[in-house]
Amino acid sequence: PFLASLLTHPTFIEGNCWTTFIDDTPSLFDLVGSQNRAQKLLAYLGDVAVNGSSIKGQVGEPKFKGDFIIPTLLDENGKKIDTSSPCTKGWRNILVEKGPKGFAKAVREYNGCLLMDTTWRDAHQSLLATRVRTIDLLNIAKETSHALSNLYALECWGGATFDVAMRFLYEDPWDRIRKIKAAVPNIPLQMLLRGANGVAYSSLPDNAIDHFVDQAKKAGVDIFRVFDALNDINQLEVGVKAVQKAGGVCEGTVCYSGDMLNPKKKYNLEYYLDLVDKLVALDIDVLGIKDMAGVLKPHAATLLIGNIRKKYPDLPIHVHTHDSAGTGVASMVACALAGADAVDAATDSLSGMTSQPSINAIIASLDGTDKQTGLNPAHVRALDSYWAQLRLLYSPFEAHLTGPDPAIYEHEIPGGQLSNLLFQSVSVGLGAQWLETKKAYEQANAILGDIVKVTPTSKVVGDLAQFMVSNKLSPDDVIARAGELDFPGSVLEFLEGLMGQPYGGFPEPFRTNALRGRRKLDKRPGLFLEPIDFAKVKKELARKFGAPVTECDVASYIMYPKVFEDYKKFVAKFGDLSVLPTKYFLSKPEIGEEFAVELEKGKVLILKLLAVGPLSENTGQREVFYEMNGEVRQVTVDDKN
Ligand code: 3PY
Ligand code: ZN
Repeated sequence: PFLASLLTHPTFIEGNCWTTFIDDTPSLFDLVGSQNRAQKLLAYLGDVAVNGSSIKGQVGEPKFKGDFIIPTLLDENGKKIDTSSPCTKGWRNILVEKGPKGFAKAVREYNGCLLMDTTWRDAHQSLLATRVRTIDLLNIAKETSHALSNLYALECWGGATFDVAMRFLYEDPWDRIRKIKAAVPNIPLQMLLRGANGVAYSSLPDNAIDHFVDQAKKAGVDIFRVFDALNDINQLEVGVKAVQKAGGVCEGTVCYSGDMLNPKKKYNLEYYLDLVDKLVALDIDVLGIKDMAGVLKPHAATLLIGNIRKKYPDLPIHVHTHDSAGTGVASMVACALAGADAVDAATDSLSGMTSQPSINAIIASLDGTDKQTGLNPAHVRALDSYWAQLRLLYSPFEAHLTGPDPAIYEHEIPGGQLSNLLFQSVSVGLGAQWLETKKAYEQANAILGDIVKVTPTSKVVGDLAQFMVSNKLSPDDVIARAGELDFPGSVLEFLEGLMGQPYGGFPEPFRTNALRGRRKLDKRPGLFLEPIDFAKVKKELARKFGAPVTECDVASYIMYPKVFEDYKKFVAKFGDLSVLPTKYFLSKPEIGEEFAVELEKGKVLILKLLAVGPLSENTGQREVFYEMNGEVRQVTVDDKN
């Protein structure tokens, strides 16, 4: 079939068959692919029917059993809006027309306070272990494009979604952003970039960051929120420059830590204003304030934003928070009133606690002020009826937080990490020690010098905290025995300087004792890393996985070599499962239940589970029988139970 595809391809017939033609024309593989895809899909479905889902972190079955009800949007005359195509107008149209600087100026001149919806990235990263799949985003994409056409941006990529897509969902993150862009072309798409770490956990060579950002821009990212986990300006600069080279909107970001209102704390107003000066000197388009733990109290928000606004009247300010302390709405309203141009919110059903504050609560709280969001609350509420169903579909990944965390101002654990740590603590039997883990986190932070905590430095503090709890070590023990303890790898990497330089320096003599002769970098790590040879990586991937290898594959591999390899192996075995509805990705259907899978546009499989056969004592296997488009198909599955 491959040869037939090649021989009938118009380019081949015309004789324009240059040497890279086969590599550059993946459609040649379609025919071969589609014959295998149905069989591979059956292999996955058979495995789930026998062994249950093996998706990491899944506890139990989805609570949502039915089919999604997609909301209807009504116009001002009560007439149904046709959402079959995306909406034609939004802030992205302004961006395309005016470029990053013109966009920033228009945002600054907007009469109100815009919102960014984080539902598609941070909200599910912070509540549902980042497990929301592309298919469930696309199900509501066109309605979103209409209902939220006045959004500043839709945050939908980067942060943990990049590796989780490959690692746990067996999806290509690049495919996700491309499909979102096609379905929501009118709203700017925003990603979270961890500065010189890209979307990884430690620094990469500078040319890897440039290459990654360039691919991200081409695939559909419009706005890049660039932060560094230590607010190290030299690390930030790598990401900022990469975005500027790629032509994206650069949101240079300050991570907010501690409590500016408390004079005894390390990070005060002067510290933040100084960092803003440094970011402005890098010619950022928008200033981001990232309150990853939700510790920016309303009055501190007024002071911080008010002071930045006074100093930089023309600089657009965009604020991010988490609702872990329960003050999210109040803080975002304070920011808006103090002069922020955009603040973050999540759909109501995925808001609150470790996520962003509720979008409807913010809209309502700004009602009657001169900081209107320009969104229609009825449309926002209609969209939320979809997310309410989705939350139940992803119930197996709930962290089961019970409410705002009153200790947040002490431990300062970022939102995404708080739910993750609770989930992990429970699964390794530390549930009862949860309070102890949070206390240890606070102590670990003090041992490490009261650092800014966000990926990857939050992982360092979390790893040290868990190390202390499981080895029953007090802070005094850790400091006194630093020279002999076998610290987690992330702690040593941080102390070596592989995540940049912390404000105020490393804690001594703890650093020297813990490192025991390992290197100590005093400049940004990228300066010591060999540039990537992309052609070599491409060749290596082609040898391992066959052609075609795309630039995006190369970028994925550079970020996460092992995760990418495992993902490719999984796809070779089970095919691209991103098309499989989540209900069947996570659990087996009832016997006789019929469902459809659209392998690609126009190629639909109608499937029905007929029977799961008895266990063969000889082989340890079972036969699973499915009906596929009217024909009975059988698949043999190892029974792992
Ligand atoms: C990430 O880096 O993934 C974050 O969400 C940081 O807040
Ligand atoms: Zn966040």
